[in-house]
Amino acid sequence: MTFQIDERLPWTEHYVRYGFAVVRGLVDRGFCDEALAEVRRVVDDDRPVTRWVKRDGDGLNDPSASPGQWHYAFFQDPGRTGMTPQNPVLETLYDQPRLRAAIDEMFGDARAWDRVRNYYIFLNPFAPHGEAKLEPAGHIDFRVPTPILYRGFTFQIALLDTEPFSGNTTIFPGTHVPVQRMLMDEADRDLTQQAETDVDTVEPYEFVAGAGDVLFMHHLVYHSGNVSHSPNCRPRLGLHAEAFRARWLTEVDPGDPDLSPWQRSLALNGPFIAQRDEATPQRSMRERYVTQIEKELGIAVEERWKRYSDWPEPPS
Ligand SMILES: O=C(O)CCC(=O)C(=O)O
Repeated sequence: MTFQIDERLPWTEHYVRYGFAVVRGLVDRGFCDEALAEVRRVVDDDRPVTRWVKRDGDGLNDPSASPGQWHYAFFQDPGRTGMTPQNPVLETLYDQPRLRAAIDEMFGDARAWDRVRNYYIFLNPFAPHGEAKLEPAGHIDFRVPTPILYRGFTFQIALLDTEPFSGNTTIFPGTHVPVQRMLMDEADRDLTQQAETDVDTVEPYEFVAGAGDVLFMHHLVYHSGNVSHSPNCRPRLGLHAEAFRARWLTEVDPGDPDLSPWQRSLALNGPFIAQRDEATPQRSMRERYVTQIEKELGIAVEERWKRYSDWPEPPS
């Protein structure tokens, strides 16, 4: 049994309570078709998608694989593969009107989003020797120190219809609440792997998608990737993207009647004021990365990629 979405809840309320939400058909299929054609060009493979395979031994983002499994961030790959840091077709994901409205609704303010368009191609093609099963536990994408309040959320736009066991992302619903509570009690605890914590494993939710469906994810909800081995060999192909605020959140009070859904999802463990600067350690990782890229590639990385929710004014 996998977790079923509570359809009675508005999507933002579902996000608050369970640390994720799915909005069906939020992005037009026209965009998905265009983006699929662009992904085909980028991965250089125009076979029917059900003939795409991940061979044994293919690594993640392995240039010799065809097309192989991808988790490519456009920010992290400036120039390395001959691509520009932004892809002019794929980055229009951020111009999809209902998606933009959803970002603003989540932040409760049309000026909150920092306008930085970072996204990843998430391609998970059929693995012939894989097994049709879901991972029993998840992870979060942080080690120590894990941000307790943070600066935004991620979302995944499905570009293809998938089926169960297509290698879909799974979410462990509601785990964002005990994870945040444990961090409030012990800020330096490493909660990266769910299996190593006292957060009970709950039934996972598998994001079996139609093209244009969008999955919104809390930064503290346990989640997992899965092997792609579905009955009709349908791959998972999505754009996994970030929506970050121009400013880091430093305190939250559930008694405040004006909290946005995103803030409410961070207020379920009561009022909290960050005792230390949560942004700086994360920001310095970004700075080190940018410096390394600039040195290695002899290029100047654009100013906006050096910003880390520290914009003097929200960008327009
Ligand atoms: O669905 C996937 O391929 C991986 C998802 C994941 O683990 C992540 O985004 O960190």
